[in-house]
Amino acid sequence: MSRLVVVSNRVAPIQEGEATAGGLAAGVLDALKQKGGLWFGWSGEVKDASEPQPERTVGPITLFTIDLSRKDYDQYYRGFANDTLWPVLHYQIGLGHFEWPEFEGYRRVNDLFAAGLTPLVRPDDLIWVHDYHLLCLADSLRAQGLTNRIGLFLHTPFPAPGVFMTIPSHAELIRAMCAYDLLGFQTEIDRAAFIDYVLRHADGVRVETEGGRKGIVSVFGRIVRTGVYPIGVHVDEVRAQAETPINRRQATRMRANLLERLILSVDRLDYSKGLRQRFAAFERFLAEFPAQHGLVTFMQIAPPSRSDIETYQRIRRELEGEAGRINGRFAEVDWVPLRYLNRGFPRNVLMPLYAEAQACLVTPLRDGMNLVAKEYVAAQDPEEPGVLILSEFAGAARELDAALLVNPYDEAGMARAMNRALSMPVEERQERHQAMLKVMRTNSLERWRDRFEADLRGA
Ligand code: ADQ
Repeated sequence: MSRLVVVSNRVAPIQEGEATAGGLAAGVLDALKQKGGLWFGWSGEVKDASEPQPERTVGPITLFTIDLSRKDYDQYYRGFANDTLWPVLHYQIGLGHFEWPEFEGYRRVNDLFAAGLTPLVRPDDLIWVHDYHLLCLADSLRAQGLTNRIGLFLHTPFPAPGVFMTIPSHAELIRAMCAYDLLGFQTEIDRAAFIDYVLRHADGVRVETEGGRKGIVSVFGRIVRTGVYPIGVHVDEVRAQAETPINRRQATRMRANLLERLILSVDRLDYSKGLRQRFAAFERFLAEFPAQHGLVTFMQIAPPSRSDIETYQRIRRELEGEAGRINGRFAEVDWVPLRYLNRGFPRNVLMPLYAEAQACLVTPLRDGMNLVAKEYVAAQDPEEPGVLILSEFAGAARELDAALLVNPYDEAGMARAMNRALSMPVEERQERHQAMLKVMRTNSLERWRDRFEADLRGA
């Protein structure tokens, strides 16, 4: 059987025997561990005179990394990928900015990846590319003469055409994306938005049906398949981690500190996650439900990410100010309503914390999937489950419709949902939890990986 070659912006820093990480890393690692293969990406190092890195092997996986120059990093990663594409893909028009030289830098780094990867690829390898950093990679690989099957899975949303077209280089991006054989999306909404763009705005397009689904587009003379592959989590692994006591000292301290009930949020510190709106909703909750004072703590865990980008520095400053102001307004000598933790935690701390929380607030303004929502559901004790409050604009809401769905722009609605979650009878909590668990067991991480791989193989 042909070998799997995975390409992503970053290669996870994996060690032999290490517990699996979340998200992309977990999914990719699983796929590679099973059958062996190659993982190619950026080392995370910014160096102007970089030596080619030697390959590393961890078990059956071979890792290849390349360094980026300062200019590459600024234009490709900090610029076009994270300050143009990211906001637009998340419907945040006007938050980022666009510069043609940065787009050229993005194309240049996609070419650089292709040049580094091509000599390593065997003729029958399957190439699975991940995410918005590498929309043009297949086009670059084709320019190197590669004829392998190449697929892209987009972890972020794909926005409505009118939104995507605010990127001045949108036509070139779409043309490059059509050099893939398979384009995978998290939800049907994202896939349909892509098809909609192609139908209306690209030349020479025909949509064909496969098995009753409008999946294939023939565009610019090539056949491009599209599909929906919602990413999942390892349900049983998360539950097992959630049940492991963290360590006795930590557990005792946690219990002592959490005599009140806990509403939990866990996110990368990113404006797309809706943290500002969520803080405002919690303030509204405190103002409108005074009976809950002293009884509830809202804990927001949000480690800084991409902190060399202005918009990320701004959201961080805003949240620090808001957390202080809200606590200043409502705290008592023996009660602090909002706890804001600006750092990440290992999974063996995070999963038990999920299990402790009576409610989890996952309210992104837009999100490809959101694995925190799924991890929270998986971590719950089925007899005494907590309540998931979920944004209707997270990809996860397509599957987890038994959550309390909210509009992240509706502060009053979110405040009501918090109150409802805290007073929900156990029968209703169990019913909702079971319904969500059932979907998650069907749409597992294994299924995500196997379906994408099989469709790419058949492409
Ligand atoms: P992210 O935007 O990073 O991922 P998400 O899916 O919520 O978002 O989280 C990924 C992982 O990071 C989760 O496993 C979570 O446990 C972990 N994590 C998040 N915050 C953490 C914290 N504070 N401390 C420790 N761990 C933390 C992108 C897309 C998502 C999509 C994923 C996977 O933006 O929409 O779900 O890829 O496809």
